[in-house]
Amino acid sequence: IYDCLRGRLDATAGTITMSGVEKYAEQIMNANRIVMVACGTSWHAGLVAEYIFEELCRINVEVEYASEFRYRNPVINKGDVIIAISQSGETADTLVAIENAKAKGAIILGVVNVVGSSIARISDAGAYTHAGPEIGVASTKAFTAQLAVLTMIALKVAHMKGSIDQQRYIHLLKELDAIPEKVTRLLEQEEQIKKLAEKYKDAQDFLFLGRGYNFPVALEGALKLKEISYIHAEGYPAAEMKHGPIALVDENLPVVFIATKDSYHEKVISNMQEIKARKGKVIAIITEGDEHSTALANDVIVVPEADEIVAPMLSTIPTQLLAYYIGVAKDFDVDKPRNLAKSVTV
Ligand code: F1P
Repeated sequence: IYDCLRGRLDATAGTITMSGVEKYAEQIMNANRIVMVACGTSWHAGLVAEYIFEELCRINVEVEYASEFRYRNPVINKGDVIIAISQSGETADTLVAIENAKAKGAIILGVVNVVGSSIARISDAGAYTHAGPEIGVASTKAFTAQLAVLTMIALKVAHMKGSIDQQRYIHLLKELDAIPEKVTRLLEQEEQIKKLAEKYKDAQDFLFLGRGYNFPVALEGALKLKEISYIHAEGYPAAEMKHGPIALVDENLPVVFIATKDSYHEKVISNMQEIKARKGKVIAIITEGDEHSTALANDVIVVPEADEIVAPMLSTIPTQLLAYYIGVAKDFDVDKPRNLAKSVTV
């Protein structure tokens, strides 16, 4: 993440430099809509980006699974901006989806990790995530780096468009700047997460809940647990819980709440109370010093305070570590989960 932020961000000068994307900044700014196209973890990064772009840039954003987008007949207009997100840059569904969109006149921007990969080459412009090589098959640090880059693009566009005031812009640049140090602090809790993994490793199912910017984090936490630990897990927006998943809750169900302090926090607290009332085990990922949530939860993992726009870069990490240590505790090969490929090229 440090690599990915370095050189692009100059918080004190109040600017972002993103050479590839800069060329298309005008088109992005004036686009009627932006479509995020991706698979798996990268699709979850697209969902976070949807919330950020709509909030900061006031541009309509849609998020599409490339595996659906490529086969259906989506409406694509000349000048639509497609942002393709991919760690490997070789995912066949994403590649074909953007080839189709390009043929219809869309502008393709790539947010890709692997330099010189197929998706990077076919894109009109882009920004590499520079997360370094992903050693394991399941995408982890690439997700955080994708969020960093997508946030920077959104900030750049919002700044040019004038849809963000100068004070908030500078504040968010500083928040981005502070992420690497906060990640380092967060990683100091590894031992505690390992103990939690031991405690919950025999659960049959998990539920992950979050609202707003943390809703895609809930989806990503559930995906990581499935990929690495082979435990059935569902991610849901916390507010959707009462429309079905609440039927699953009993004393055997661990429920991970992504409950960092943000504009949705009070609502998330009441969702936690609903789970407690049904005897579910609440594991809460909370902001440092949040006594109220600590009192409600069975277990907590604390993350440093951050603006809600950048918070997913931090709140995702404990969910990745939980999945990792449950996998290790069950003696699975966490770097090479069964049935998964690093890049899905068919
Ligand atoms: C997408 C993805 C990963 C997942 C697994 C299979 O890859 O779904 O998110 O962890 O490795 O592929 P990519 O397009 O981001 O490379």
